[in-house]
Amino acid sequence: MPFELPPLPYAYDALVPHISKETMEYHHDKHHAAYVTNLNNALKDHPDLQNKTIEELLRGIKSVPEGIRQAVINNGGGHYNHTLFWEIMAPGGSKAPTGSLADAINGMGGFDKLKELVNDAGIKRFGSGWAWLVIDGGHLKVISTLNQDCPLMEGHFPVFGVDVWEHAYYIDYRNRRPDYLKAWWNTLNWDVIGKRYEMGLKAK
Ligand code: MN3
Repeated sequence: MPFELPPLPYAYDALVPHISKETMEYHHDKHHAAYVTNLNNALKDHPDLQNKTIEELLRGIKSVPEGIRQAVINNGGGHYNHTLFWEIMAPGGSKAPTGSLADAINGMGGFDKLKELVNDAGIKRFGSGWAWLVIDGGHLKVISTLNQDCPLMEGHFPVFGVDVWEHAYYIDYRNRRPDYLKAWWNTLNWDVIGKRYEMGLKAK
């Protein structure tokens, strides 16, 4: 099995009261696990692709054979997106952007403006998908993607993202996606996000 489900990097109840233990258990152990299983199934007759990293697979999505491309988009994207999601929501760390990331966010109108743009992108995403802060050509930009489409496929580096599929919030917030988004900001670890930003600037 080339790809494996990474363990949740903290306790399932670590994000309470913003995200419940039950949501984390279902989201990580069922949803994320299914993306990994289905990605491995899609790649089972493609040993050349099994040796690639998940980033290489998604950045090079156009060279993945057409017969399995959509399965790799859905499940490879699902695997990468969720791995990133667990990482950026870690307990502890700074509660607001710091350093060069803070400067870049100030350049787009400040932290409150960023929240407004991300919340708006998440609320307006019809159906299932994600809202993201990405690096596009060295600059920060807020975008949203459909289903498990990953910004790496478009050559963008995802600094952080928020899952707005119903499975991410329905147990805790029912249909109130805006309430989930508002609470979700409390879970972010800006030390981790700041490091991702530095990495993304170098990754071009
Ligand atoms: Mn999800």
